Amino acid sequence: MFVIGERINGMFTEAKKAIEDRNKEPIQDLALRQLAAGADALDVNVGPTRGKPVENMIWLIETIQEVTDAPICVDTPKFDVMSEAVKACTNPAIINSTKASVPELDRYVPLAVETGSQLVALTLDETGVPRDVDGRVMMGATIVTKAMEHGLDMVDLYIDPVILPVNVGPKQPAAVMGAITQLKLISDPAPNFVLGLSNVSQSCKERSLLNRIYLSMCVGVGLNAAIMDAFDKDLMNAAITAEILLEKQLYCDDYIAAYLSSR
Ligand code: THG
Repeated sequence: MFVIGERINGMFTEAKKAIEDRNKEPIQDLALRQLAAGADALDVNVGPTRGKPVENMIWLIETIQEVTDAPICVDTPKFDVMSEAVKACTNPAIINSTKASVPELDRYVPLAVETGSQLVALTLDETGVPRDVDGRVMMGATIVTKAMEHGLDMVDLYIDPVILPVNVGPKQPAAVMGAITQLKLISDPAPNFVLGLSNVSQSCKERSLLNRIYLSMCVGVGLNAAIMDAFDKDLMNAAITAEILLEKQLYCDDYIAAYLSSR
């Protein structure tokens, strides 16, 4: 499971304040603590902060790179911010994200190839998120076709079938799982699959429970990466356990400790 820590996001009060005050310490602390908790990469999103998004994003990336060389998942919907930010990354970055429309793919896939980055592509376009499995599968097929056309390897592509809060869209969690199942069947080699996991439980009670059960279910159909709360120990343990039960990791009585120490 490739764990992308979600916490460096201007949506969180602590990160927002640190970005606006240009206070490095809380950001560097969030970076190191997420990695220590088992994150493999760090999502970086300026969120609704004051100031210029490009400047905020580059300050965040440089601040994080002072303390770690872990991969940075640059999370912005703006292409100009993305192209500047990816250049500021000293190690291969993860571009998060492009939409599935052809004109968008025609600029994001070449940006990934030229900069040696990985790419997250969402199954949504200008009309929004498809409500059903078929809409997501059609967009997923467009993403895979465009990646191949521009020479992006499937190991460097992450399809994100976009999960919405279960209290708003009760059919969505199953539709996302159906889309992963079908897209894995029709593509060979298959790309990676990622979700912004915490979306599923936004504004719900029992967030941790919803997150970890849904993650386990998705791992069962082939999800192999998630932007998620690495500080939630029950969630991290669920991810590791789901992989043991699918023989993605070898079982031993101390498998959780073994997994964390093998990273
Ligand atoms: N796909 C991709 N990238 C994404 C998402 C996705 N990036 C952003 C988001 N979705 C994933 N990250 C988060 C981060 C935080 C929360 C949800 C998703 C979250 N935040 C608390 C809330 O809204 O209640 C904030 C709490 C606080 O203010 O302290 O739940 O889907 N590719």
